[in-house]
Amino acid sequence: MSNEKRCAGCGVLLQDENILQEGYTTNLENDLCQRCFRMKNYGEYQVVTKSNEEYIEILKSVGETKDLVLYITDLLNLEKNIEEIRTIIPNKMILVLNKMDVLPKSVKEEKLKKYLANNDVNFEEIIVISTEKNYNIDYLLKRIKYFQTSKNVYVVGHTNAGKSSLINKLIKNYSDRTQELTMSPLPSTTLNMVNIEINDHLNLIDTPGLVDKGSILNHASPEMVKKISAKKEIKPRTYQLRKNQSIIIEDLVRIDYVEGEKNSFTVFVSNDLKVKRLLNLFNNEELKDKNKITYNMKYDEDLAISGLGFIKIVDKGVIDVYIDKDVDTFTRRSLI
Ligand SMILES: Nc1nc2c(ncn2[C@@H]2O[C@H](COP(=O)(O)OP(=O)(O)OP(=O)(O)O)[C@@H](O)[C@H]2O)c(=O)[nH]1
Ligand SMILES: [Mg+2]
Repeated sequence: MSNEKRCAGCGVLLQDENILQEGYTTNLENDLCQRCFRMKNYGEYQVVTKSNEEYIEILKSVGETKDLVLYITDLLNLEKNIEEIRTIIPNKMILVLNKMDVLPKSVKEEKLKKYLANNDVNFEEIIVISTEKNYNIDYLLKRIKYFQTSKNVYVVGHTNAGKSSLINKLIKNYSDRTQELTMSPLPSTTLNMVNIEINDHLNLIDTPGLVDKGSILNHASPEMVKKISAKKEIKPRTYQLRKNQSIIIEDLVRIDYVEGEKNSFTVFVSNDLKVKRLLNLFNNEELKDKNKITYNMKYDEDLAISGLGFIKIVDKGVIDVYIDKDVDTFTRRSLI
């Protein structure tokens, strides 16, 4: 049977014909597709891979409106190019830095805002929030009201940034709705636009996230993805390394310190991940079959690993990074 009804959790078109295709439900009377139903009720995750081309078409259609856009990003996984979104969406935009709760409490909000304000990107405002801890959500709503150009406000960003979680928080705080969006630690949870009317003056539109092909989340097992997703305040792990010592994070990445003076490496990744130091890298071949990338670190830079987190390295030096060839890494001015 063909129909126009969409899943209330992820926006996919519902169908009752093919269990192997997305949008399947046993009964078109249901509000959720089977995938969302299982994620919500049993925490059973099912990975969907969609092409970014489809998502970009959806985002382009947002760019054709004059509506306010919230660009959500995960503080632990800031994109290399925050301004890239501007090429698709020229709208009035608020940059929302989510997941403040995972950064150590000592990190100051002002410093983060200033760090991002340095990029020459045009945001109406930069707002730091934690959806999880309900931090600054009232303030965000106030600013949405101030900047909105119509009833519609779009929520966009990369996959896993917390777009659906934020909308659910706004539903919980400010509306009587009971139906919530589907959230999960896996990429590509939301599959199409979903309209959520918060009140007579505000309609939030959830969108599927852009997929970072280079995110480690796309190349790790579902169990590992759960470990990688930081749920609590990160306890930074600092190691003083001399030349020819290394750091290994689970079986995911190895960082050899190959040239430089005694140096300080601070690892900002989920507390659930094991990190170890090798005192002599020549004694251990672990992970050396992975792809090697060499970086010449300058003073006070981070090595960012897409989807995983970052490593702050205080002094200049040369590092060899061994990691899956499909995972993106880059260096940047130190965030913290
Ligand atoms: N620690 C922490 N985790 C968060 C926060 N907001 C969201 N998350 C987690 O981030 C993961 C992704 O959340 P979603 O809301 O599904 O992200 P999304 O941006 O809608 O993702 P897609 O639909 O795939 O584009 C989930 O595991 C959430 O629990 C936050 O403020 N703090
Ligand atoms: Mg979502």
